[in-house]
Amino acid sequence: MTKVGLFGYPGGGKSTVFQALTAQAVSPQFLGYDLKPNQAVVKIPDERLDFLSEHYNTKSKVHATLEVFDIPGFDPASTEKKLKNAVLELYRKMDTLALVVGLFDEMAEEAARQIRGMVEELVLLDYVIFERAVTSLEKTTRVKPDKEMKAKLELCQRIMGRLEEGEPLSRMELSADELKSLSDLAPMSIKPVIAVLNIADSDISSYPASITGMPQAIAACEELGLPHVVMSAALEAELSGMTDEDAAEYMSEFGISERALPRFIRTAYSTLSLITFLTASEKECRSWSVRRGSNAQQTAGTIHSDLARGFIRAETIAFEDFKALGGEKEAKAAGKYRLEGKEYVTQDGDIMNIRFNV
Ligand SMILES: Nc1nc2c(ncn2[C@@H]2O[C@H](COP(=O)(O)OP(=O)(O)OP(=O)(O)O)[C@@H](O)[C@H]2O)c(=O)[nH]1
Ligand SMILES: [Mg+2]
Repeated sequence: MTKVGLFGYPGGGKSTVFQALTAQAVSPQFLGYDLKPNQAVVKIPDERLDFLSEHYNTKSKVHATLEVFDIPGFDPASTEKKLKNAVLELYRKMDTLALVVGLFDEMAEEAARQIRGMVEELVLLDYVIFERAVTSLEKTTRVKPDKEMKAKLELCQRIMGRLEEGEPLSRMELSADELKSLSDLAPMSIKPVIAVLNIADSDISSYPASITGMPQAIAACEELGLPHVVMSAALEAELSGMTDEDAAEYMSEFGISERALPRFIRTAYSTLSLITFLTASEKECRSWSVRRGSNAQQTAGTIHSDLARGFIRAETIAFEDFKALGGEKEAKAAGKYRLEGKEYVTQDGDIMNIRFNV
């Protein structure tokens, strides 16, 4: 399952965001070397799935999910080395990182510096990894000249130069082959990072009016190419513990029309290049995640490997057609029902039924 790690300097609001995402009480995190992050599976909200479930009056409704980790905070400049390494080991396991930055108190002045500081830290870690790789590749290629090894050495040297300038790997536009050849190095700055700008609930109705530190924080995100989501984690956490009715009333008191949490999840999702396809019947309606660019056979494989192995055709209707026309039968009559072969590139919102034979 795709892993999203909440990370950042101490006290930015990671555990509060986690609580908001999971409506789950958060256990205290002891600052020891045996770090156990809070961990939960979060459903990805999807109005299309809601629509299909109602349409089919389905028995079972299953959401695509992400796994969220609340990682203890650390300050690259002051945290003790052993603890820092333990935290970084947790970062390494994540598919994407959400940098939670507090703008709700005097820390706000530090927000931009923290955003730059964390990205620099990831780049620095990679610099050390690539420096080591270059040294060892130089040795091997000297002993035994090998074309592939030499190409990798050149690539690593090139990357090292750019890391030295503070550029994360995620911005280097490496080819798929290059990325593959680097996978054994498990670089850190290749992971997509999203910034969560955590503001006071008292500022939420006035946003985007001036909030201390906010323009600088946004400028830092833009400069580094980080997508950002503004939210009040404390407010979101309160809302997540309420019934829909109470939440709606509370939101109107604060003058907000939309919760930030779905926006955060959607941002994480698209940053990871994930798209959603759906399966739908009276028995079960379900949303699934698949990497953008996957073909129909790979898509079938996310449901079950048998479906990929015995793939025949993907019966496909775009959700928008299904909704506009009013159902499967109607979509068929209008010529919007397609039989796609295995090379078809799955689109976000495709409703699919895989024909297979094993
Ligand atoms: N006013 C306000 N306070 C917040 C908000 N989010 C977090 N806090 C407070 O800030 C403090 C730290 O929040 P946490 O969520 O524990 O921060 P953290 O990032 O998990 O902290 P560490 O795990 O120690 O790094 C708590 O006292 C929270 O109540 C917010 O949106 N508004
Ligand atoms: Mg915490």
